[in-house]
Amino acid sequence: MSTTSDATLETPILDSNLPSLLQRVTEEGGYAFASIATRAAAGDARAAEAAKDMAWEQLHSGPWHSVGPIWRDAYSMASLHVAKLHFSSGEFDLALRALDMGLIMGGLTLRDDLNLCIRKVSAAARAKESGDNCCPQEKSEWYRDFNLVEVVKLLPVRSLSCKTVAKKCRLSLEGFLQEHFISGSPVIISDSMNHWPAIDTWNDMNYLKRVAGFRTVPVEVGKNYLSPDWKQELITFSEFLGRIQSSDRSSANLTYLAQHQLFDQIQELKQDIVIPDYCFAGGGEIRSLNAWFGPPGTVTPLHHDPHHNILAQVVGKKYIRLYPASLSEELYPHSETMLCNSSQVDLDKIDEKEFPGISDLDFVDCVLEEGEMLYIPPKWWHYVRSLTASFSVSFWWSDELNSPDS
Ligand SMILES: O=C(O)CCC(=O)C(=O)O
Repeated sequence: MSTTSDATLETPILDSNLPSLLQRVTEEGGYAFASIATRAAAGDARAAEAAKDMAWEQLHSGPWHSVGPIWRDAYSMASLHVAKLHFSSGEFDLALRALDMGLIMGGLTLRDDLNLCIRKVSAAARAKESGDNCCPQEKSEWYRDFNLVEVVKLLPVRSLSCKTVAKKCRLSLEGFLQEHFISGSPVIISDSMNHWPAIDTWNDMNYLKRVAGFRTVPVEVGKNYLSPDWKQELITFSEFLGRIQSSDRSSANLTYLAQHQLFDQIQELKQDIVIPDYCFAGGGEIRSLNAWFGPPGTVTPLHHDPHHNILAQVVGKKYIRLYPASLSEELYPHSETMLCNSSQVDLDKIDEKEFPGISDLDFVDCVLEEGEMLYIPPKWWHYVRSLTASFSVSFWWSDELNSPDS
């Protein structure tokens, strides 16, 4: 027996909170939104799209931190309405896009509804796809293309010629605390993530496509976030996987899913990773889990972050260079506030005249291999280049001294 719930998306939180959410939007001056969202809730497709556009405009009306939280909830609400209507017309890809946009841009109140709907639409999309039988087997060695001699030529000068980062196998928590966390010294920890499901699954394009192919993700396109041609795009994960496997390696088209909280967005991928025990050192709290997924040749320019960081390498290899925080003044930080944690120096093309002395500074570096984690202490400068297609996860956490809102 088929029930109406097969053809509709359930949104229990929205249903019970709709009047109060609309009341709050009205109090914030969103009378027109409230009236149009009421029509959207009654099934008017045009009104649903218009409400989404209205909330979008509010989200972009000023700096992100000045946007009232109710407008983020309003955006999620409108995304749910749009998704419901697409779902009932069998347009699963459009429904998922609206739901992902709700997760990426929207507020917290309706997150559980968004995730509930995503589960249902994804299942329907997968069932449709397997019916269409349109998922050909993918080349399985996409992340193994690697020629050390060729790759070393692409690295910044003096790479791998000085001191390399210490490597320790299955380092105990005690050892980590005593020898690295307290003194603030980087270390590579090997053999500590063999039990992650991701180690066996993320190198399989078919798996990635199956669990996340229809989802919309934000990506960065261009040489890196400091270059003028750099831009951000929203594309489906399937399209992104296609770009990773593409033979176009021009820097203008380099596509990097970088510093995105992918695991808050795609629950299935979160189940594939395990927060390392090391991240509980210092009695602080986890600040963010980010995905860094891209083709060979992505570069994250020299910068530092305020938190402790474990960068876990799940697929492929990365070159990483680290300078201690004590060298900050000599690393020519940008003067603008937004970029003051990034260096003006392009390590791939050092201009010694403009930045004298930079080539003489001491650093430690390494090639981070699959299954290894690198501990980067707070404020240590790091430059990262992927040597193959690569998928890493960073775990940032604060300690008691810089927790919770530093
Ligand atoms: O992997 C990368 O490209 C950059 C990683 C990074 O900067 C970080 O984890 O803070």
